[in-house]
Amino acid sequence: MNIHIISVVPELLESPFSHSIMKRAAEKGLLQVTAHHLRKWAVNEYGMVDDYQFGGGAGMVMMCEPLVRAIEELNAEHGFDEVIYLTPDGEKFHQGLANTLSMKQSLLFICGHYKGIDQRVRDHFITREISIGDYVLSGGELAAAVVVDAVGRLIPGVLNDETSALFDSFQDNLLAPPVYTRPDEFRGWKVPPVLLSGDHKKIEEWRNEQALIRTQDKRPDLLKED
Ligand code: 6GU
Repeated sequence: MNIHIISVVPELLESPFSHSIMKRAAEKGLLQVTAHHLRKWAVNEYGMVDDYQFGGGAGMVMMCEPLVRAIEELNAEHGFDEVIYLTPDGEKFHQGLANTLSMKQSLLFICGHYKGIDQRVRDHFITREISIGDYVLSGGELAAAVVVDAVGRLIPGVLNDETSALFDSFQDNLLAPPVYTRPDEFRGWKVPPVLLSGDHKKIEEWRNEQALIRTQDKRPDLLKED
C-alpha cells in the first residue's frame, strides 16, 4: 500500500512510521508512507498556504490553490483510491473503517491546521472525512499517524502469527482478554491456573469468557451495536 500525506508540519510524521511494526511493514515493502510539505505548492515565494476567512473571525483557513495543486499533482502520479481529510467534524474512526481502508492500494491524507481547509476543497476533492475522537487536536498529523498505524498493521503480511490482528480488541466487537507472562507467581499473585493447564480448548473457552466479562464491564455499548 502507498500512503501519501499532505501537511504543513511533515516533521510530525517522521517518527511514527520509523519504528516497530510500521518500520517492518516498510522494510517488507508492504507499506510506503510519504509526507509532503504543502509549502511546495504555496501561492507565492513566501510560502503562503493560508489566508483570513471571508466573513471575518479569528483564525486562518488553508487556501484552495495550494491544496488543489498538491492533490492533482500527486493524484496524477499515484491514482488514489481515497482522498481523506482529517478533521474533528469527520466520521468517527473505528476498527471497521480501518479494515475497509486496509484493502485499498493508494491513499492520500490531508492534514488540516488552523481553522481548517477551504470548503470547496472538501466539496470537490475529498472522498472521506475522518475524526479520531471527540476532542480537538492542533492539527491533523497525529490523527493521520493514528489512522495510518491502525490501517497499516492490517495489511496482509505486516503482522506475523504472534501479533495477529485476529485476536485484537474490537475485531469481533469484543475487548481482548487479560494476558500474563512469567513468573507464574509474583508477590503471591498467581496466574489463572487454566492458562498453565496446557488444555487449549479450556484456555480458549476461558479467554472468550473473559473477553465477554471485560466488555460487559468496561464497554457495554459494544455489545449493543449492530
Ligand atoms: Cl482528524 N483533527 C483534529 N485537528 N482534531 C481532531 C481530529 C482530527 N480528530 C479528533 N480531533
